[in-house]
Amino acid sequence: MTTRDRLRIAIQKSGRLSEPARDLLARAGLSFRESRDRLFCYGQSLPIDLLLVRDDDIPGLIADGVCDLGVVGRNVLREQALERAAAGKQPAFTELRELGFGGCRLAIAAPSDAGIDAIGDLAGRRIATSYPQLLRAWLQGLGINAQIVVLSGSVEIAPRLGQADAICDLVSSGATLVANQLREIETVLETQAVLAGPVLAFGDERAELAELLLRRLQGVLTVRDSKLVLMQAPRDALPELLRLLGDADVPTLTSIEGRSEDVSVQTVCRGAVTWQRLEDMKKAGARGLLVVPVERMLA
Ligand code: PRT
Ligand code: ZN
Repeated sequence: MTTRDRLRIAIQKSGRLSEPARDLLARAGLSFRESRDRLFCYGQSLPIDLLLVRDDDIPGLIADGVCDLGVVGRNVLREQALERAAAGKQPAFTELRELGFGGCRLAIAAPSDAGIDAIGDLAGRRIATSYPQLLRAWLQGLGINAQIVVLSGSVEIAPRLGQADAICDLVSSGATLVANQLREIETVLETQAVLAGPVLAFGDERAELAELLLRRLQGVLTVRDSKLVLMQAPRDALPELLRLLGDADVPTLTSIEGRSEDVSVQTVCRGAVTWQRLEDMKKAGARGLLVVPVERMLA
C-alpha cells in the first residue's frame, strides 16, 4: 500500500448520488477548491481531497489504491465484490457505513400477463438485468434455475422487446415499472449510498483522517433526524407521553413555579416527529409542544 498523508474520496461526478454526497461532506465540515477540469477537488479545511468519477469506477479505484474511500450505492459495491470473487480475486473493498440517501431496491418485476406471480414462477425463465452477479447469487440461494440476460441499460423495456420474461432492476417510487406495465414481485437487495473503503486498514496518517471523517459523519447523520422536543404536561400524563416518545433520550423534567401538578419536559427525539405523534401527545395531556431542529450534536 502506498503511503500518503492526505485522504482521497471518490464520489459520483454527476448523477443521483453526487449532490447528496457533496452536501453530506460539506455538513461534516469539509470544503474544497474546485479544479478547472472538475475531476479533482483539493480539500481546504482538512487534508481530504475529492475525485469525481463514474459510480461504477469507485470500487475499482479503491481496490487499486487510487482512492482511499468512496461514496457509492451498495448495489454497485456488492455487484463488483461478487464479480471479483467469481474471478478468484481477494476482497479489496468493503462497506464502512450507510449514508442515509440514495435509497432504493433491486427488485424482480414482470409483465402482469407473463404468468410470473411468485418467485417459483421464475424457474426456466429469462431475466434481464445490469446486476448479473447479485441476481445469480440470489437465484442460487433460492435454488432457482433461470437464464440471466445481461443488459447495460433500459432493462425495463426488455420484456416488451422480447429479450426477457422478467427483469431485475433498481426501483424507488415504482413509477418506471408502472409506465412499462411491469409488476414488482420480490426484492433482491435493499440498497442505499454507503461509504466504502479498503479491507485493509491504513498504515499512515490516513487512518486518523478516516476515523475523523467517520466520527463526523456519525454526528451529521444522527443530528439529521434528531429533534429537540419541549412541552409542559401533568405529572400523571408522563408514563403515556414517554411511551409515545419511545425513541427519545431520557427526558429532563423541570418543575413549574406555582403548578406542582405539572412539569416541563425536554428531550431529544431520534425518529421522525410527525403531526400524528404530536396530536397523540396533545391528547395525552401535553401543552405548548415545541419541536426544534438540532444543529450540532457532540456526544
Ligand atoms: O454516470 P454514472 O455511471 O456515474 O451514473 P449511473 O447512471 O450509473 O447512476 P445513477 O446516477 O442513475 O444512480 C446512482 C445510484 O443511485 C444507483 O446505483 C443506486 O444506488 C441509486 N439509486 C437510487 C437509483 C435510484 N434510486 C433509481 N430510482 N438508481 C437508479 N434508479 C432508476 C430506476 O431504475 C428507474 O429506472 O431510476 C428510475 C426511476 O425509478 P422509479 O422507481 O422512481 O420510477
Ligand atoms: Zn453508473
